[in-house]
Amino acid sequence: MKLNRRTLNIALASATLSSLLPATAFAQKKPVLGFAQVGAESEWRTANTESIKSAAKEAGIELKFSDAQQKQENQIKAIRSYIAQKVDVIAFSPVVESGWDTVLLEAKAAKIPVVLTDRSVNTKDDSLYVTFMGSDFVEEGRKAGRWLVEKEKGNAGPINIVELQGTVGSAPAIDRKKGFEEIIKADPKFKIIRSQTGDFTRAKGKEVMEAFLKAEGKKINVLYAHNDDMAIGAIQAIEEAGMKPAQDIIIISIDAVKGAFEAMMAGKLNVSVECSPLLGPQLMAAVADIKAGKPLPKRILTKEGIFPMEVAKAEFPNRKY
Ligand code: GZL
Repeated sequence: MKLNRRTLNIALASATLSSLLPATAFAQKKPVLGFAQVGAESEWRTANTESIKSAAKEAGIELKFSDAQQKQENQIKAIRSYIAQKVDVIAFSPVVESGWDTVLLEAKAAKIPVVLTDRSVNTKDDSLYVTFMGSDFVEEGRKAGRWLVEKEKGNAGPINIVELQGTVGSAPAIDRKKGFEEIIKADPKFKIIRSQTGDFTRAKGKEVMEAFLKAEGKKINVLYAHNDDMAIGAIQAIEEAGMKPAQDIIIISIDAVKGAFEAMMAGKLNVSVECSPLLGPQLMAAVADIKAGKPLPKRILTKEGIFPMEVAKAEFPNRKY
């Protein structure tokens, strides 16, 4: 093939140029993601953190990570530090629904896109975030309610329920309560006689269940816990009170973490509604799309099931968290 002089000169020039620049100059700069995590309050959260860290590594995304110990002011501080560091994308799981507009406006002014994962925020301005990826907590509450209605369809009642709520003001606590009540309100035999936050932790779940048992004792027929960790804490309290969990008191919880499957296989928990923490891969795909200038849907929904104790043994080997 005859190469003309012009082509030869271009080839020569680019060869010279590339020999002068360090190899890294041509390597794509790694996207930098700043992630402000809620804390480490539950098995679910631990699995969520693991999913995000491993997916970032897998995707070649540089991850800056912070743990807010369930305090909003710490998450806001972390987001501000990511803005100052000029990261490419900011993502976080808002510990509570409200109080985010100011810091999200700062991120918008700095032209740093924000992704909400797991929990959403209360804002009138949905331009403050690119997308919200996570579960439908209202539907999780409905699934819990539907399971109970089915379970108790032959029972005339009254059926007294105590409720361990998640973190006050958090989207999962608000919505899981809403969905559950939407279903049980159809039948007056169901009555929530006590409802208090256990802040999604085992320790607090046990403490509050002890108080419920002291106040209501054998009147309690059902415990509805907004997550497995509080249910597992409550199981300890029920046993220490000399009662049989999942028999004397029916126990319904949410997350479907390994601890819940172990409790179901031990016959101490009746059912767990799945809420997947494995959001890491979806988040990294969103970061890549944002960097590539691709549009994202405002809402990315996680699909999930429900696991009664009868299927726990068979399902357990398939569990990824
Ligand atoms: C739900 C998540 C909740 C879990 C809890 O998506 O935000 O927070 O249900 C966790 O276990 O603490």
